[in-house]
Amino acid sequence: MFPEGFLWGGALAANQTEGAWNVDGRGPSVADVTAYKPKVDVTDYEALHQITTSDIEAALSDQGVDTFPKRRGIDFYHRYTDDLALFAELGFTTLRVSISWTRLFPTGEEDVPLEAGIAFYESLFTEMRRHHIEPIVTLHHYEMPVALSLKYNGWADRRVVDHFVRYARVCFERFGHLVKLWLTFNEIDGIIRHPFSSGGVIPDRGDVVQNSYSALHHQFVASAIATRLCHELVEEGRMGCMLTKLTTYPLTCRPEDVAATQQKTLLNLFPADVQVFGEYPPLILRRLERDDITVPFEPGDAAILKEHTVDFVSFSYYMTTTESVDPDAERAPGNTIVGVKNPYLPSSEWGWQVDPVGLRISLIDLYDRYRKPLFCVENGIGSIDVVGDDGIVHDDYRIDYFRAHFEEMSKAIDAGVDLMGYTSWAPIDIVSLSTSQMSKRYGFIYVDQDDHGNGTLERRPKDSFAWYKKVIASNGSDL
Ligand code: BGP
Repeated sequence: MFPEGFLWGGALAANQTEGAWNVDGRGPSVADVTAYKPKVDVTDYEALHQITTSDIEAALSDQGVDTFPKRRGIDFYHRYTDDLALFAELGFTTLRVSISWTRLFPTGEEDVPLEAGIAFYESLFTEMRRHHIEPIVTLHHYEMPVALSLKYNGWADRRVVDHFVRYARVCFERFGHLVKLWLTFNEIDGIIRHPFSSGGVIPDRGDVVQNSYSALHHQFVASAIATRLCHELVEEGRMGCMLTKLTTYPLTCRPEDVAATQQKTLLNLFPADVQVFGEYPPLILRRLERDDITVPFEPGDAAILKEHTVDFVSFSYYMTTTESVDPDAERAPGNTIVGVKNPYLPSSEWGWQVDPVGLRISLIDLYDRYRKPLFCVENGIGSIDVVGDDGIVHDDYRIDYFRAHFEEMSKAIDAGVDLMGYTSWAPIDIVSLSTSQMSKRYGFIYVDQDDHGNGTLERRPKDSFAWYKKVIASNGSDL
C-alpha cells in the first residue's frame, strides 16, 4: 500500500532533454562534447566513455548537432509548457528535472548569472507549480561547464568547489520560493566509473584514478556546503543525496564470491555513507590508503561533512548485477557498469538485467542502513519501440516492467520502508546518456525523432501512458 501523499512522477536531465544548447548565451557543457557512438558495442564500457583532450577541442570547434545529439535533446527548452501539460494529464504530483549550470554560468567563472537562464527555470518551475507538480531539482546531472573541465581538469581541482557553490547559492536564492526538494550530484558514485561525464575529469591528464577520487572528495565538500546553503536560504528546503543503487549478488555461495560481492557493495554505498553519516567509512579509507590513493582533505573538511548531512536518500535503480571470482563467468552490461550475468534474470535489449525483486531488496537495504526517507528518482526500461499501423506504440513490455517494480515497492513499504516518492526514468523519450541514441526509449510519451534528428518532434502517448495515469489516480492500488 502506498501512503497518502506519496509523490508520483517522472525524471529528466537538462542535458538529455532541453536542446537549445547554444541559445540565450548558454555555454557548452561536458555533455555537449560527448559524441553519438553508434559503432561502439554497449558491453565495451571503456570505449563508451572514452574521451581525450583533443576530442573535446575538436568537438568545441564543431558547431553541429549531428554528431552530438544531446545538443538537440527533444527541444524541451521551447516545448516545456506542452510537455508539462501532458505530465499533468498523467496526474504527476512531482517532476524531477536538472538545471544546466552553463545556462546560468556559461564558463562557470562568471560573477553573476545570465538572466535569460534564470528566467527559463523560473518559468519552468512556476508552470510546474501551476499544475500542482512538486519540483525535485538536481543541481549537477552529468553536466558542468566544459571550460572548467579544460582549465582545471574538472572536479579534480579544489577551485571548482567555489564555482559550484556560487552557482548553487544563486539557484537557492532565485528558485527557493518555488523549489523545496533538491539533489546535489546525480549518481555521485559515478565519477569513479566515468570521470568525464560525472566530473569533467579528462582521462589523459595524469593519474585518472587518483584524480577521480580527488574529484569525488571535492564533490562531497561542495555537496555539504550546498546542503548548508539550502537549509539557510530555502524555507522548508530539503536536500537529498543521489546514488546509483547497484545491488550485487554473489553468483554462487562460494565464500570468495560472497567476499567479492561484499567489497563491491561497500564501494557502491560509501558515497551515500559520507553524505548521510558525515564521514568516510574506515574500511574505505583503509582500502584507498592500501591502493595509494590520497583523499585531499583540507582543514575544516571533516567538520563541514559532519555538520551538513542530507535530509533524504535518493537513488536510481534499473537492474542488479552479479559478482564472481571466476574469470570465465559470462559478463553482462548494465547501468554504467559491466558485471556478471545472472542466470535467473531476463535482460533488456541493451543487456541490462531486469530484477523487480532487487528493487525491494535495495529499498530494504538502504532504509535499514540510513533510516532516512528514501526517494526512488530513476527507474525504467530502455526499449526499441515500434509505432504500430494505428500510429501508437503498444508497449506492454514497459507496463509489465513497471507493474512488477511497483508491486515490489509496495511490499517494501509494507515492510516498513519510508519511501517519499517515485519518478520514472524518463516519462518522455529523450536522448540516452550512455549511447546518445534516441532509439533507446524510456517514455510513456513517444517523441517523433530518430537517432539522426529526423522527425517532427511530435509527442504521442504510448499505451503505457493510460496505464501509468490509472496507477497514479489510484495511488498505486490499481496496477
Ligand atoms: C542513469 C542516468 C540518466 C539516464 C539513465 C539511463 O545512470 O542518471 O541520466 O540516462 O541512467 O541511461 P541510458 O540513457 O544510458 O540508457
